[in-house]
Amino acid sequence: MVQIGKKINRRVGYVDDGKPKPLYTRYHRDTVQRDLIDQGYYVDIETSEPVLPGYHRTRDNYATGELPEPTDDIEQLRSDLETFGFCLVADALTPEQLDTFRARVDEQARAERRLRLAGFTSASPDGIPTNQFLIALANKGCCFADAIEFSERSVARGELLDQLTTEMLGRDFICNSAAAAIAGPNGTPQALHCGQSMIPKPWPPWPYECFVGFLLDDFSEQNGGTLVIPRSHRILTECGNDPVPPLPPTANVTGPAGSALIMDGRLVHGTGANFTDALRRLIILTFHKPFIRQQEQWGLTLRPDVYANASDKLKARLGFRAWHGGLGGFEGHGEGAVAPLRDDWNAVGELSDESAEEDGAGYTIHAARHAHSAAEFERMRAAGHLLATQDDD
Ligand SMILES: O=C(O)CCC(=O)C(=O)O
Repeated sequence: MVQIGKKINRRVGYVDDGKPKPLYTRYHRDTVQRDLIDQGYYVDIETSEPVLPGYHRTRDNYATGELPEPTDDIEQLRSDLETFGFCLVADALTPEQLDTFRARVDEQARAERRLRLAGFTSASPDGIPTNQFLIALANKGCCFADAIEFSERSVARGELLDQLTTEMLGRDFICNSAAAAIAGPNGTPQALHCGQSMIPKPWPPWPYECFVGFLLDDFSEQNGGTLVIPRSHRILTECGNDPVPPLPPTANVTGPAGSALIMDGRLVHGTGANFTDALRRLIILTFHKPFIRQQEQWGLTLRPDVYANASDKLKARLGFRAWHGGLGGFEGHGEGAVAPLRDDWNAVGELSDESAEEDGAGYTIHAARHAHSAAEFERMRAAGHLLATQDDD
């Protein structure tokens, strides 16, 4: 998950006082994110329109067969990643595994809405959120924890995904975040970004980050299949310290439910606009090299029951195992040591339709976030957005 904006004016995924002020430039002036904003890959706060007109409308931008299609041929997958910056792994999930992920995402999302713990993003032109984001999925069902370690218990093509991610990032990569992005009808596109946008320019000719997503619905141009700019990973590297040049046209990732989408951390991408009347669901796992700070501080937010049941591989992948030179160590513990869990943070865990109302109050969630979630949910419900109304019956 990438948060382009800070203060949330829900009309956009991008903020401040109406002027382009991407979060990352607070830390580094010379970022590709700055250049993407300058090129207009975000939605205007006043008009709710993409500043670069039509960056979310991709019809006829590419010919049929021109872009990667789902395959299980590892040579083709490697070549797609190299050439286009993304690839699609066919049948990464069996139909049963797909059903498990769908059911878990739906139930968790429903309970987070009901208990006012949900996070919402994007917006319809009237400024009301349309999309829901589930975060810290390692805590929210063993299928997600399995997916993070690419266990074939939950991900049929786990070994293949592990292989490709290792080829991209090297051994010992760690999990940056685990989320689900549910795009509802009538939303605006996300501001386009790269997984490794926080890395200042110039970028070396290899990625620091890797995105592995699981399509829980058929992805199309109509329902907000992830927007990508094919080949942008190379262009962003090749521009070195110079501004990012004008980029090729966008495309929506298209493919059947159960496919896995792998993206090079340098690829420009974002959630598409969903023009249908059904939800579009995606599980997003991001991984990066082991010396980069993680978006989710698993050492704090992993739930004790998940830690207690975690395999060594999962603990290492979540960043509990100290790496070379003592990175990620604790009180001087060096390479190979596995950190204990801080268990004084009660993170949101697996919720169900039976979870009691009072559970919502017991989490160490920021009170402001709780209040914000409740207020946004009421606005969505009043406006009749699908995510808010489907629970009413
Ligand atoms: O929802 C999607 O298709 C992609 C989401 C994404 O890139 C993000 O949240 O960082």
